[in-house]
Amino acid sequence: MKKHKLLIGGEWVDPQSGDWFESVNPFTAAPWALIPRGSKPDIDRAVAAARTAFYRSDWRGLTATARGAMLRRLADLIAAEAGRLSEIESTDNGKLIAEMRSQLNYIPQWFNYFGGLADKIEGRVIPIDKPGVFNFTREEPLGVIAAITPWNSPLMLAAWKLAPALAAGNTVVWKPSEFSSVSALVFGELFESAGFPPGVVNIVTGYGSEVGEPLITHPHVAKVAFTGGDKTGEHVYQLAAKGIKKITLELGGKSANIVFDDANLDDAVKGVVSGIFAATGQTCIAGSRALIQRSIHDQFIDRLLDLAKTARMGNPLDASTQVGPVTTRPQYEKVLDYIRIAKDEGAECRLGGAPATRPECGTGWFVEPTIFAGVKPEMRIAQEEVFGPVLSVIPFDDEDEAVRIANDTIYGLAAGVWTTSIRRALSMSERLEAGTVWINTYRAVSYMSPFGGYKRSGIGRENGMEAIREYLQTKSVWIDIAGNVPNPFVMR
Ligand code: TXE
Repeated sequence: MKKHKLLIGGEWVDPQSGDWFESVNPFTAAPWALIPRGSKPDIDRAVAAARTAFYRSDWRGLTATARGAMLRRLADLIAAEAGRLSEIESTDNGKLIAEMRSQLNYIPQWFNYFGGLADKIEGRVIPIDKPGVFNFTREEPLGVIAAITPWNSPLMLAAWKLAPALAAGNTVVWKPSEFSSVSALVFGELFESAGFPPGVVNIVTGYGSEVGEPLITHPHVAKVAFTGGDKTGEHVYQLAAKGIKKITLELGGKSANIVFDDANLDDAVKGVVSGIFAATGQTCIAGSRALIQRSIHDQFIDRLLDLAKTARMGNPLDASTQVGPVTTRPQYEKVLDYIRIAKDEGAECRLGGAPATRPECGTGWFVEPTIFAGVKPEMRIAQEEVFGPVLSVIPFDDEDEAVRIANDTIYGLAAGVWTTSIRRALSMSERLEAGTVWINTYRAVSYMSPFGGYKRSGIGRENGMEAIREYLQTKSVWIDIAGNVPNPFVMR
């Protein structure tokens, strides 16, 4: 098993603890790599390196154009390594190689787009209301950014943070999930080749309490960019609040995929299946509630079952596999717990509802694609994020009821609407309380389009022009051009 190292100040180093822990392949449930167990002393060194790099002239003194070019060089290196990185991700977190390849081939676009934005960060000249004064604004980087990422799309969700943070001129300490650190550490090799000065990006692996907390609370960290569960997010927010730190949080959801009776049902069935069974349901945007108009409810469920039954489970490294294992043992147990809860609550299990024991699933953590019908909006299975291949089907009568049920959750990350009516599409896109609304499609994201949550799904936006503002602060500069100092006892 390869024993990995931490990236601190441009050097590959052992953790101060002298400890490593195993990263487990979810398809075999066997360890395959050793991850450094970082702790506070490593964070102290990494933040110090990032802070030094932030002020050093080989980063701070770069023109924005040169900084952007560096990001674009990184994009080219990622593209060249996409095959290797996607195999590592798939082995480490069990997501399908087909999905990981497409993510890795797409990730360079984040560095191209934000690399392109680097030299378009402009201040404003304000036509100020006071005579004899010139006033303008500067958009400046924040300093050291703490990037804390989860296991479900390890590099993609890191790119969403690193690309805008670096484009804006910040430096970064990145803590990947303890369940999926290998790809981050291999990715780390590319920064030096792309020309980033030492310390601009540092990677410290380990557990949330041992690495994440000292990182968030470090006095020299200016901002925390976090993706993870909402309970952890709440804790992270509290820790960051103590230091009055800036924050973005992306915390998952309970997204509704709403099918009206005027929809193209072939497309809608595929959309609902892709919303919940793609990536084994382990995505923040999972369409885990299918709201189906009552007039088509029964026939829609039949069609859903027909398609979901055909899902091929197995080795995520096999390009024909459609549903892979659950990534972590605790997550596997959580999903099975929710299946039990749903059954106890009286939901009707129409498909799956158990661990998958098919021979092609080997010793991995597999759960059968599961569909519950007769789900009531107030049930826990309809309110809480499962983060697995478990769909709750809820009937509704009309648009008002669909909106009421869809919005009746603490989350607000995404929603899907299936309809052929343009009036309904526009009206629903306005009425749904979600950061993303998809009409007649699902699970589309881009580096260009803002992404983030309403309500408990998060704070701030990733991707698009909105994202770079999350890593900048505005300074207002006042210059006297009149040459006379007015009455010093009166505000100018
Ligand atoms: O995530 P955590 P977990 C949801 C999903 C899942 C649940 C738990 O519902 O079942 O979260 O998953 C770091 N201080 N999502 O436990 O704990 C941790 O090391 C600082 C939704 O894996 O949120 C990892 O790097 N950091 C989600 C990161 O936080 C801490 C994606 C995320 O881990 C920390 C993943 C602490 N005290 C899970 N504790 C989405 N939004 O897509 C943990 N971490």
